[in-house]
Amino acid sequence: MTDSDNSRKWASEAYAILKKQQAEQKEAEQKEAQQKEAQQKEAQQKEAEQKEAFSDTSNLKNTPLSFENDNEVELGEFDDDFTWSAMVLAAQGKKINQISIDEIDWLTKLRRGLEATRKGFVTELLDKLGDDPLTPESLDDLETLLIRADVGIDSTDKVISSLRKKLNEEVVGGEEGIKFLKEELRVIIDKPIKNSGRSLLVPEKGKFNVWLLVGVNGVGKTTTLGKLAYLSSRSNYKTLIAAADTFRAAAVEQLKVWGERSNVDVISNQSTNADPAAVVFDAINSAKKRNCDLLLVDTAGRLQTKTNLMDELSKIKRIIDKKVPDAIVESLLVLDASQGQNGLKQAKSFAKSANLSGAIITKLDGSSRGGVSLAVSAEVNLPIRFIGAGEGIKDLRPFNSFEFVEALLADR
Ligand SMILES: Nc1nc2c(ncn2[C@@H]2O[C@H](COP(=O)(O)OP(=O)(O)OP(=O)(O)O)[C@@H](O)[C@H]2O)c(=O)[nH]1
Ligand SMILES: [Mg+2]
Repeated sequence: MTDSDNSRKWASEAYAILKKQQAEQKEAEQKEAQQKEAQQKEAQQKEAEQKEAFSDTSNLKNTPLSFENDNEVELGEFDDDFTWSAMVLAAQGKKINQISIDEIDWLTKLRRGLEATRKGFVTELLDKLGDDPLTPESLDDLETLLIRADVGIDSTDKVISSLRKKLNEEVVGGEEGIKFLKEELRVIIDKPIKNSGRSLLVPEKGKFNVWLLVGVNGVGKTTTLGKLAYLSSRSNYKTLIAAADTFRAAAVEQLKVWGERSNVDVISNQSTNADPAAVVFDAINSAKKRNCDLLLVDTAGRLQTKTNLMDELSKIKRIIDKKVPDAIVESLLVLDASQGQNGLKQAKSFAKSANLSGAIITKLDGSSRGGVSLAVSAEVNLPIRFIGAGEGIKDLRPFNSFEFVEALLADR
């Protein structure tokens, strides 16, 4: 039996399991509702205990941000999308009965989202590499393709020189070349993540976490914040939103809609020209009173006056440092993948003055420039924390380099 037969068989078994699970889930819905109620009670009790033990953080566990136990997504057809997604999960060591419909759904979205980037990149690459061993000429072609996919000059150089080195030592077949390429791309993306010391960004339990979303106008800050609020409140982090974009009149309304959808309150000041730092001040007070785990701060992408965006961000940061010096503060730069090299420029200028700790890449769906994620890792040294591939509330996930690279270089 070939590898691909095995893959299909594996995926087909996984599909059958999920289908059965879904049927059972539906039957057990009533029972589940009762259980949920009991769980809620238990959670409330735990929370009360947690409040008491707030100073002792040793026994508090950080929960990853996920949509676990979320049964809203329907199982689709057993098709190519399912098979590919199941294989990506299997390759990461997931057991056949551990995968969820939600994960399959997200990977399908991610692969489709990166389709435009892939077109002309991977298709051409596979055509050029074919089954023949790599040659110095095929490396030149690969170099051009990587640059065209907005991977950036530095990361392209790194990948090509590693491949060249390998080529000097041994004969590298087409398929092996792709495998090696994937590994090299992963190393580039993972480097800033490893350097940060945290493989996944989650709010730290027992601490007060503040995540600032920054970036130029229209990149998706507010939308991303809405999705994050949903993700974190679903993962049982007590969450609050600060509407610190006081420049755009509709910004607060937009946030309130997201707040309602995720059941998270929004602290705002509706008066014109309210000071964003003052909104953050109020929000910190409320968050402390409510014993929140996470405060999400939406910021402006553009300002009315010449006041520099960076000055405003520094002012917000100063307020946070002064009021809650023990808080874990994350400044997350939101970047629109479709802006390609322009996004990279933004990242560089923000990184210089805004003391960033991570990046979130949005609009991977329908962009042909998803490769820019690599440039952000390699040239700005920022860990990518989340990626967005759609306008829906669930279209944001913690970043996973393996899945990203597999989706970027998927050959089906
Ligand atoms: N297709 C797609 N659209 C997105 C994504 N994220 C955000 N958008 C859309 O991008 C547009 C701008 O999003 P906002 O969240 O308002 O952007 P912003 O950075 O807050 O903009 P300003 O507040 O004006 O600076 C909206 O129409 C969003 O629906 C995504 O991942 N995919
Ligand atoms: Mg906004």
